[in-house]
Amino acid sequence: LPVASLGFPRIGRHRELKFALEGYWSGRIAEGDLLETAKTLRAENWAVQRDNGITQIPSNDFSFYDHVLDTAVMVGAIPAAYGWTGGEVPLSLYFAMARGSEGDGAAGCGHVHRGHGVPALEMTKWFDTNYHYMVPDIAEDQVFTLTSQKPVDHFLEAKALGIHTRPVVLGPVTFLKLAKARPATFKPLDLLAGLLPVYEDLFRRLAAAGADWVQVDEPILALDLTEGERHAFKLSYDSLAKAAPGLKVMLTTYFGALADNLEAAAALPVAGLHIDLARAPEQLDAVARAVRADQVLSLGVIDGRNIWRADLAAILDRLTPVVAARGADAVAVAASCSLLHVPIDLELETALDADLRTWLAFATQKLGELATLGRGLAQGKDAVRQTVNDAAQAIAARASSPKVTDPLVRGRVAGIDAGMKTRASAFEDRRAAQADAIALPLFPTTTIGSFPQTSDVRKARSAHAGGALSYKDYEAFLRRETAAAIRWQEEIGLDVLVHGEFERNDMVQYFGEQLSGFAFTRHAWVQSYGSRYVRPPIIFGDVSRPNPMTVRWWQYAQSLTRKPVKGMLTGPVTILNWSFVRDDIPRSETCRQIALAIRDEVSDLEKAGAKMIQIDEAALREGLPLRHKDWRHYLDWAVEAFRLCSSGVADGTQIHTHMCYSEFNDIIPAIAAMDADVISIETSRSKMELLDAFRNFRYPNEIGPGVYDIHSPRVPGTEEMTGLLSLARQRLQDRQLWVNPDCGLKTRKWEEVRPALVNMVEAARRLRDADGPQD
Ligand code: THG
Ligand code: ZN
Repeated sequence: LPVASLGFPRIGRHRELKFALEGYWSGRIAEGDLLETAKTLRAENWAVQRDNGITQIPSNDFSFYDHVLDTAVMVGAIPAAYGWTGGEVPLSLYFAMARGSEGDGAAGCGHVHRGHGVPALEMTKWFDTNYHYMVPDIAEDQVFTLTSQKPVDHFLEAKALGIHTRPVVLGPVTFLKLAKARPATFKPLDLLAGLLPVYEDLFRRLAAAGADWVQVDEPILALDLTEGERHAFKLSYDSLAKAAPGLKVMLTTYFGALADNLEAAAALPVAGLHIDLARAPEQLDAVARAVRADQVLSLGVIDGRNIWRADLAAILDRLTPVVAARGADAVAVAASCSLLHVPIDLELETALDADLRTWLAFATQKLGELATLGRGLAQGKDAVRQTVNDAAQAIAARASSPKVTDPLVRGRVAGIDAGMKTRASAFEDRRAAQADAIALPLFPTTTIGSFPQTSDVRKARSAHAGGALSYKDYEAFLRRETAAAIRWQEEIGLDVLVHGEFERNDMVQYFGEQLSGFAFTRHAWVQSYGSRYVRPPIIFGDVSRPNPMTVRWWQYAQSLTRKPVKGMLTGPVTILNWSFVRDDIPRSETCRQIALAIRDEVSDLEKAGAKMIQIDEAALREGLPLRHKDWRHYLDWAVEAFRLCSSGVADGTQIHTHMCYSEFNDIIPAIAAMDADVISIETSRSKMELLDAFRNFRYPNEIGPGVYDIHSPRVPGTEEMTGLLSLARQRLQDRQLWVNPDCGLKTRKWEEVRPALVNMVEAARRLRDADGPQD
């Protein structure tokens, strides 16, 4: 019975790929060294999968930066601006598409900086994961050609090591669906006929090299598709089947149910169909009925998106009848999706709580689970009894552990009532109370929260973490930084100040480390984009807040000034969406628990005297489900969580929120339902166009449309910002408008931030002086 992983993390157990890439980019290591590191990583990945019992070992799942970018380069979808004139694509060009031809940088919300040369391709989230891919840029007159044989090369590389692999290729329909047409006057999928010959060529070469199977990933089959898009699958797979009849295609879907795309998928001339049974277990029976007897049904039962140990006994019980009905030749067991999304090896986490450790499985452990399932299904449960029992025991221990369930938290959640989710008064009344509490000019100026995390700040933090800098000295350092930031904000005349967040590492980690129910790892890195990785917290138990988390730093900052200092918090939805979540209670339930913890913090900040409290929901939109029909439910509980954490305050306390994106049209009623007194959003790059959504909706509360694009090192001038503000004033009333950058400033340098904010304050002043209120 075939056993498949669908893909293994590329980054290396000790982040070898990151260090090799960054060494190469900075000129510290040669191209040959980078290539050598990559080759070693591939060999290690193949070996660990073989040694753990995977039979369908993937190749071409490796990528220097991103597999969508690899595909774009492979088919010659290289925008003219990069100056490619044909032939083999050099690594320098590949990285120019990934990072721009000058410099790279990380912004809090995951955008690539734009340098002065040719900008990088855009980047966006890979479906509903926290992985980001480079968006292929397709011209109307795009000619597709096979520029690289990477899938063939890697197949042969493994073959030379004695390992027969199943190459992974991003499918043509998904590739085009994820691409962006430039200009936007056509759809990339219109160019399918031009792309297919390239895939046909590739498939023939794979077959000639000795591949018998190819895994073709078409995750868009889990999305809402049009008839035209479904038809594109038929065109594609008919032509591929004809081009390379000997090469068997495992059509691979994941991240959701096939649902209304099942009929179209099952009718394709492919040798196998993979489905995600972690995300959509309910689809098994329908799919099993729909696939032909001669097709291999690949059952994605081990969750590739989460880190919990699997209930092997339950899975065996579920799959045994399927194997009995179809025969062992027509069934495979697999991870639900590529293991790219989970950390590599639990063995490295020697400092993790001993109980928690027994409840977890990272990529390497998941390989073992897959092999056990394969053996259990082929030879019967008895053959794997010990392993299955061990898993059952761990799962039972987890379910009954007092570390997981906190009756106090359960009681509080059960006691949530409508009153807790609604501010005492309507916005108009709160507005009056807030105007009494805080005197602000028209067009008040502020920032989003963080100031530059300079190398001094990072050095001090790591010196403190490593024991080289005492707690006392670290605190003193942070106080000096905070005090300097407050002094400077007063000097340049900002109206609402922030403390700068020098004490914080990451906007989720900082809170998670102070909340019960969260665990943090040392080595459990997951690729976010390119060479940038995250270590998502693991939420394993009921969440509560034993002690105030931010009050002390807020108090210190406020003690230094008479201007209002905002309290700064990360919202419950963002904390949830950037963590590994529990699989034993619904996400909405965990979100509610986090919301109660943040509500306590809001209340303590208010008691300490904070008049303004900002609760960032950077990732609220990111969490939208893949299928439109599921949006409503998600938005309902996400908005409810925000209201729950923010509604416990008096009318005079002003609640702010911040969102790191620019698409609001489709969720504006939900944004309005959050009922934040002030929302700051990203608008500078869209020239305020997205404010149309707020205007058309008659959004009643206050808005700070970003006038300074912090994703670029460029310092905007005063004129530019007054220009943007004039555009904003055409769409909103003056009394609604705040003046602020469009995101936090932690990834910028002080040399950029200082003049930009001076100009921003000046822009607000000019507006006030010139014409005063217009309504
Ligand atoms: N925090 C958390 N998750 C996130 C983001 C975040 N997910 C989405 C988005 N932001 C991803 N963006 C980034 C931006 C920068 C980096 C990673 C993801 C990054 N990582 C460092 C690296 O790889 O060198 C490591 C950072 C660390 O030491 O923790 O630069 O803001 N939770
Ligand atoms: Zn932001």
